[in-house]
Amino acid sequence: MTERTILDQLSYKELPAVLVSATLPDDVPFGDDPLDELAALAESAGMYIVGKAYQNVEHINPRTYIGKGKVGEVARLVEETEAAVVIFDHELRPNQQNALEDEIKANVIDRTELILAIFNQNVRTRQAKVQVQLAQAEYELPRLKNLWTHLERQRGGLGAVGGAGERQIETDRRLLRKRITKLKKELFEIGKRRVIEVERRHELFQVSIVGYTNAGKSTLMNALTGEGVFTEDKLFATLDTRTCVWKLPDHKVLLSDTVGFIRDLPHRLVASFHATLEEVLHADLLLHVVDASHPAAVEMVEAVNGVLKEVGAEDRRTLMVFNKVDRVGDQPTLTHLHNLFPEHMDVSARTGVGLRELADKVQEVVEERETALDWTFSAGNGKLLAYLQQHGKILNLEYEDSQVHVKALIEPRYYGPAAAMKDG
Ligand SMILES: Nc1nc2c(ncn2[C@@H]2O[C@H](COP(=O)(O)OP(=O)(O)OP(=O)(O)O)[C@@H](O)[C@H]2O)c(=O)[nH]1
Ligand SMILES: [Mg+2]
Repeated sequence: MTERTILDQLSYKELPAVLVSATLPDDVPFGDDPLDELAALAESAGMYIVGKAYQNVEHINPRTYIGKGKVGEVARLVEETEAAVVIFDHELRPNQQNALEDEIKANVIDRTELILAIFNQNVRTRQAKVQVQLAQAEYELPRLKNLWTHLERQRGGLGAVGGAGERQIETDRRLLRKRITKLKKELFEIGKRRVIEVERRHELFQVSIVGYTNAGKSTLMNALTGEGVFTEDKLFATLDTRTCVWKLPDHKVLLSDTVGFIRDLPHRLVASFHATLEEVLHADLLLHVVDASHPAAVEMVEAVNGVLKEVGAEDRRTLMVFNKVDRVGDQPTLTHLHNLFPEHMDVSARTGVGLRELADKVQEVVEERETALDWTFSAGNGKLLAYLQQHGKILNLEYEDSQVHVKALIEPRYYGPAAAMKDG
């Protein structure tokens, strides 16, 4: 193993998969079928689903996660369907993964590994790539043995890791640790550059789109700005941040689209995306986009709020944007969302419904923050007048002798520099 990691070499494309869900007594239901989201994730990674298994459990079995009888049932299902992969809708510990693979005789992966595989397929920019590689390397470290077994199975080997394999794993472990250090350093460097970029852009009001994966964030960004950002009916189509100018009726603001969130996002994944989420931390306003046509929309909102809290952005001014209203029939979900979030906008990024109203509303928020000024200064101070015209909204302008009277609205960030020009 050199630059590429084992997960890079594993491809789940076109593999038949069996999905497994275990529900604990206190688990909050997420949609009608608890395996719907895992199925969408597996399909986003290019797999196809050949079977599903469910179990209600009182507690997690420390050795195999699900109960012994259920393990046998999954093993039979795998045999019947010739599934190559079994995906658990939970995070498995390496020892659980080992025990399950011994008994089921197929590759067993968990939700995190599946998400990492999708990230790996969809990554485009250098920063996102380094973030994904770091998350992967940290995931791989305690699981190298399993990953080697997977690789051998995929290549038609016997799946057993012998003595030579064990030595190889030791070497890999050392290389992986070195790699983690290197990636962290690179990420830190990219992060430093990014902070400078973000600060430089601070001239304009910043709006960031956040939301659950597949909510329609990129489609909305395109509809509002005419930008050609990539969109797809797959989870995690976007992994990096794109920013462009959004022209409101009387203002120009910056609009950013970024990586989507998902429930139970492992902490280290959130951590590795911190630099990407930097944008969110700097935003003046968040547009929280929700797929209002989804049966689990309310749970998705909660999951997103959980991640926002984790990255320290829970106090940002936020506007709820209920998207895909073209697909919402007469669903109680939308009414429920309206009751929960009285300040909201209903839109369809696809048909364009509500986009004009959204622009007006955002403009209102921009203007709410403006300070009114009523100044008299020398008509010779052309620089100040030009500054106010460029960064503010002139309400009234009168010349009298060699003086000028100006009434204007200006954002707080421009007030200081303008005042300095007036006095200086
Ligand atoms: N019916 C309908 N579909 C929509 C609407 N907005 C987006 N979609 C579809 O929803 C899917 C996901 O859209 P994206 O814009 O890629 O979603 P995203 O939130 O950027 O997703 P990720 O980047 O994967 O997190 C695509 O198939 C879109 O065409 C809408 O208003 N109505
Ligand atoms: Mg997107």
